[in-house]
Amino acid sequence: MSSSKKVVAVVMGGGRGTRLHPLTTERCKPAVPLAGKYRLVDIPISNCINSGINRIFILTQFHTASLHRHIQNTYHFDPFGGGFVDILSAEQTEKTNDWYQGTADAVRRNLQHLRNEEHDYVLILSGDQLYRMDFSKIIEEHAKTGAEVTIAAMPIPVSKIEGLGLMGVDDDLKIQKFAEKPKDPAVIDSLAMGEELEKKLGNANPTEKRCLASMGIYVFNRKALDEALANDMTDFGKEVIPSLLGEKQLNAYAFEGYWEDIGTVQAFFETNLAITDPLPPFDFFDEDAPIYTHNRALPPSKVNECTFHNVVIGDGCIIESCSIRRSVFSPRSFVRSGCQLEEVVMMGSDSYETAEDAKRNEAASIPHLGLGHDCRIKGSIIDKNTRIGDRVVLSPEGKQDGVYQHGVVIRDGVLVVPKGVTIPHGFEL
Ligand code: ADQ
Ligand code: ADP
Repeated sequence: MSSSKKVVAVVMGGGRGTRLHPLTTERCKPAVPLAGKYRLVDIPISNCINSGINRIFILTQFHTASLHRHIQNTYHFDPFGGGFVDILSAEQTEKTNDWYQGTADAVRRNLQHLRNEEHDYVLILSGDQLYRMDFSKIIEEHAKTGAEVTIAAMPIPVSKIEGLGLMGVDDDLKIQKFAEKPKDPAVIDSLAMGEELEKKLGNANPTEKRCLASMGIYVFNRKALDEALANDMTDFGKEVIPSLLGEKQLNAYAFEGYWEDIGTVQAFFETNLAITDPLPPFDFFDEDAPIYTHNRALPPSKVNECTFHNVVIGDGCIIESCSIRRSVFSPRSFVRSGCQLEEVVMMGSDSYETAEDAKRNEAASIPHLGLGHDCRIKGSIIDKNTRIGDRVVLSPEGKQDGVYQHGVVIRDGVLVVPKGVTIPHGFEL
């Protein structure tokens, strides 16, 4: 059996997505635009394709038109290889119509789709992480060690382990202990890596204690997954993995490289801005393992009389006489003259306005799609299809998290103008 026949991948496309609200209020998490061109779901799918895995299920809560269109327009496999990317949404399951209760519940409810596919291993992936990983290596290691479950793990300094599952392993990387997002310092301390393990993982002189953290990436033997889900546990990290300790052979697969969980507004914002750095931690320019996405038939971006410092611009943007620092623009972003922008992630629009639309906007005093003239914006995410008037000033500085006028939200210290919102001329926040 070829390696691609052995593996089916399941991408956890998101629960309620509340940590990314308001970006996920109207769309499912996999469809959230990323890095000026992509959507979140492109990362795990591209990693699969680059690893020779072409049968991929995306589990999501609702089946938005945009996700469907994106997948349909992007991922075409040759008819002889049997590859597919299928979206399985909670609202479409036949037996129940409530939401998936958690990651394990989502997989359990779709086991019948997996069973229809020939496979030995199921690779379970998170849908909100930025990383590049050759999955063939973890699968190989999984087969070699004879583990029934293998969990990808990163050594992470104790000061940065908040919100992660931690594991304690023996010298052969067999998992002996697992604690999901522990807070108790004594528990964390008991899971810190010892000198031997640090050395084994190539770190002779650790400056800070580190723990092996779960990346939320699991390889299950087919039978082990069936057995692990033959109950009513809802979550992998909270319940299923701890319940398997001592029952099944669980191994860690150590990964060292860039890996970022981008499931919160702050992490999402900072990760987007980081790609504007001269040498960003994640390389979208890597030709050996490209990140795939929908190729739109858009014109090249047009820029006139601007000062740019570390700016990433997607296709079909128009940017006029502006000064911009450390910002990212997705397709069809329109920025009018006189704007000063710093640390802005702008998600663009689904369409352009015609000259008639513009006349109608002016007659009704409605701002045009995109940014108006002379705006000053800092520390903000401007979601799609928004209309920001002339002379609008936006910044989260000195303000509390919360909901402000015109639907503007400040979350994790980042200002977000939600999708489709109109901000009138002259508004200042
Ligand atoms: P979290 O990411 O906090 O921790 P979880 O909320 O279970 O765990 O989410 C895992 C992935 O599944 C995310 O991509 C999420 O969007 C998605 N997801 C969540 N609920 C879902 C649902 N009902 N239906 C579909 N998809 C859903 C996990 C592990 C930790 C580990 C971190 C690493 O539990 O042990 O350290 O991942 O990020
Ligand atoms: P998002 O989830 O990003 O907020 P949408 O659900 O509005 O966005 O879908 C946006 C994507 O679908 C874009 O790529 C856009 O070009 C495309 N799109 C929007 N409307 C249509 C349409 N009527 N026909 C074809 N493609 C469309």
